[in-house]
Amino acid sequence: MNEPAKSSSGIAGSQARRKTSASNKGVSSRGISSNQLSPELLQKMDAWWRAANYLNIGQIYLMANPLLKEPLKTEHIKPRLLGHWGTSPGLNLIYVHLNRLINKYDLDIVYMAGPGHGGPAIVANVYLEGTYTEYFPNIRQDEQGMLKLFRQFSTPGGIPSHVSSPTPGSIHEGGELGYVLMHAFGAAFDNPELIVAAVVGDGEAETGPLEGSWKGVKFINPVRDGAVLPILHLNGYKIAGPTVWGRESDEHIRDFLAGHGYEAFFVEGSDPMQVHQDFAATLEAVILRIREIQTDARKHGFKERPVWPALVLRTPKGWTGPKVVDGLPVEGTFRAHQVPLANVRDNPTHLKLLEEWMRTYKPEELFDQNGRFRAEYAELAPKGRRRMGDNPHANGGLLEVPLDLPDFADYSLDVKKPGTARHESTRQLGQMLRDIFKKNAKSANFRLFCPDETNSNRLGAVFEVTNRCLVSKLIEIDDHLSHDGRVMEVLSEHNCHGWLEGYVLTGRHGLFATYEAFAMVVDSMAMQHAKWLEHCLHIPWRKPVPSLNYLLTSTCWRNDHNGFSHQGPGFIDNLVSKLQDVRNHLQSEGERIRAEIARYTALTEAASASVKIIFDAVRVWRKADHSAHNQSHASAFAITDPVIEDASDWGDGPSRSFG
Ligand SMILES: Cc1ncc(C[n+]2csc(CCOP(=O)(O)OP(=O)(O)O)c2C)c(N)n1
Ligand SMILES: [Mg+2]
Repeated sequence: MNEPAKSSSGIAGSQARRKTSASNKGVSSRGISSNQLSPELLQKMDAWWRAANYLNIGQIYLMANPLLKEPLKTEHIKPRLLGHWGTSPGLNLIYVHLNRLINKYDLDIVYMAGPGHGGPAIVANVYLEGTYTEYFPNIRQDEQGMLKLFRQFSTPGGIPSHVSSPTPGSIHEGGELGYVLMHAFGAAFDNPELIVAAVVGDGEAETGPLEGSWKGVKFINPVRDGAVLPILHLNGYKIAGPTVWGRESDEHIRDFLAGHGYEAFFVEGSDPMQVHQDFAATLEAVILRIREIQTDARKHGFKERPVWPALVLRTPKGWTGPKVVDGLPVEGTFRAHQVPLANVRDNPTHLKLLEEWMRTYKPEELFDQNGRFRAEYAELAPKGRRRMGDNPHANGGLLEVPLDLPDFADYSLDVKKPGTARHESTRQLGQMLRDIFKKNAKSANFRLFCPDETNSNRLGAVFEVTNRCLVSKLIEIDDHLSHDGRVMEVLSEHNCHGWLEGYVLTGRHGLFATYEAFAMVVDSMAMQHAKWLEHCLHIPWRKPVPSLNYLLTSTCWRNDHNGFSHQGPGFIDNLVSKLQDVRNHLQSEGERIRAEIARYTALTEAASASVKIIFDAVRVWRKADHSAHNQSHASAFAITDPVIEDASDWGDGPSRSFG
């Protein structure tokens, strides 16, 4: 039974303030404890959680007997056991508790699982809420459907082990750890009603990119943007050992988060019923706090950067799993990370332990004889598009408003004779970007992402119409800085790239401008994004999303000001070797630029013309074959041939004078 719906606009802040003040003062470092859930609701939410955990384990282990209607036998077990159990109970807990509040306050929430290796957890929940079957009708809500759900997991021709593009409701894969907060902030920009619940693994929190991404909150404007709710999933362990945060006190974690602009709320425990109660109360308090911050800023105008809430959830890794296997502790340790009982097919004791473990969830109570999730539990799911598996922001092409682009030819320069005029191509581009900002101001769906180089890249014309964004104190000497600027300058290529990924995956548009050498900092992110897009091509319900655009400046061959230290053409090398689309694009771009040069004989810096690479969601990722590679490689560099005749008089162009 759901609780009665409440309007999110009318949430009173007093309750949240009263409750959170306890945690503010450190009175209760364990956060808010209460009996928030009625016994009936508690029992139902726990049933959902048990069902999700059960389906998780089924995906890892079973290829027959999905409801355990008969005793478990070797032939029911998959020949190769793959998957990650350890993170899953926590991910499942968070999912069902978010569902409760979506229903109660009609919230628009996207769920991002930083530990994307918990793919089966998200799949399980999306299946329980009914979305999975709508997207994949052969995975029915019955015994056969459940079996297919189990068999397809991590199986050739099936679905990947991680959260992936076939997972409804996802735009964050989490295979390469570290990017969840960046993607979450990117999704939240210009999406005022959206809350992104971003689960951060405590191992993931050790990565450079994740550690460097808490600062995203300093770019969130509560008037125009949505909110990111970080949930640090402190299960204490990574693959093979403890996490750094796992061995730190609440106080240190609280201080760390406070330094980044968050107020930490802690929930800790291993007794499921108590954790349900505590988590329900605390999650509700933080959601109310978010709404309170937003309502206040939208009603009374922006005053100062709010202190946003962040949740810290300390529960055992592999919670509710086998406690001891072969004499070694498993639940609550790193041994629970993947497959806690690894030799089930060969070892009768393991088989027995698996059966006992699976039966602790009481599948017969959760699913009817036909394998359908019982209606009294299924009704906990939000309705329609409010289901996190069906949130349109996570299929951003559905929401895309096309960018209104001016004609690029309007920005060309009239040069009568080759080699007689000196211009900077990116200065022209800056004017075009300025006009893109103007033309799309109403849609508020375009941003420029740049690691502190908008001016040095000669794109400064954009500051005629917008500013750099920083949601902090502003002082008089600031240059084009405001709380609502659309130029996202953060000296972190990772954040720029990750924010833009989140932004385009939710259907908006942007450009990432960076020196070529430092684009390599995000080589791997570019690859991950490209793979995601490629996979989407095979999923009919995934709508194409806007391209992720790069402007590479200060290119290797023209980098005499900064010299050797700034020379690193590897980014293009990396993309060209893998993406047919990039090869095609560079080739045609090369041809186009050559044609332009012939026509206008103007772009004296055509070279550095800043190679613009477009990943388009509807293109194909292919492994490079060598001849194509070499050919496109040549064309990539062909466009950097200087066209100026007298190089001795080169000016202070964009490729020459970066700070
Ligand atoms: C960048 C990166 N490095 C290494 C890995 C390999 N890896 C996969 S899971 C994992 C441990 C993650 O631990 P944590 O974030 O705490 O997740 P959880 O405990 O919830 O499973 C590691 C190191 C990875 N996926 N990505
Ligand atoms: Mg962990």
